[in-house]
Amino acid sequence: MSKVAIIMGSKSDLPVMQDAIDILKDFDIDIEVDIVSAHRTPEKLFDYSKNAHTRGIQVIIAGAGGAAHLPGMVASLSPLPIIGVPVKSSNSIDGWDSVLSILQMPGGVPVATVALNGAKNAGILAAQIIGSSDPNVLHKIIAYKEGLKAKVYDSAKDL
Ligand code: RP5
Repeated sequence: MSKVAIIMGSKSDLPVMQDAIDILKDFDIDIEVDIVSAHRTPEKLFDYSKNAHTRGIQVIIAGAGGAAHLPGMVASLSPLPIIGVPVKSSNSIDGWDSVLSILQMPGGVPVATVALNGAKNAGILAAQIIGSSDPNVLHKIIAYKEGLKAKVYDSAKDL
C-alpha cells in the first residue's frame, strides 16, 4: 500500500519532482505518483484530496509552479500533512510566484513549504513523518544523516 503520494500540476514538473521520487525509493517507502492540476483538473483535485487518506496514504507531496494553487487546495480538502514544493516552471517569474503562492497559507490550513525546486527535502521530510511511527524508516533516516556527516568530514580531509 502506498504511503506517500507525490503529485504535481503538470508533467513538466517531473524533472524537479523526480528528486522526491528517488529519495523515497532509496528509503524503500511505497509511493504513488500522479498529475493533478488545480486549474486544469479541479474535479480530480477534489476527489484525490478527499480520498487519499482512505487508501493508506499518510503524507502528500504536491509540487507546482507559477500560480501554484495545488498544495494549498489539497491542504484545504485533505486531513493529511501536505508538503509543498514550489517549482520554477516555464510560466514562473523567477520562482517567487510559486514560492509565495505555496508559502503564504492562511491560518488553519498549513502547507509545509520547502525551498524552490526542493523536492529532495520534501521526500526526506515525508520519510521523517513516516519514520516517526515506523522504526524501520526511522533507522534509515538516522543512517542517512550519519552519511551526510561522514561526507562533510571526508571532504575536509582533502583541503
Ligand atoms: C503549473 O503550471 C504546473 O504545476 C507547472 O509548473 C506550470 C506549467 O505547466 P505546463 O504549462 O508546463 O503544463 O500549473
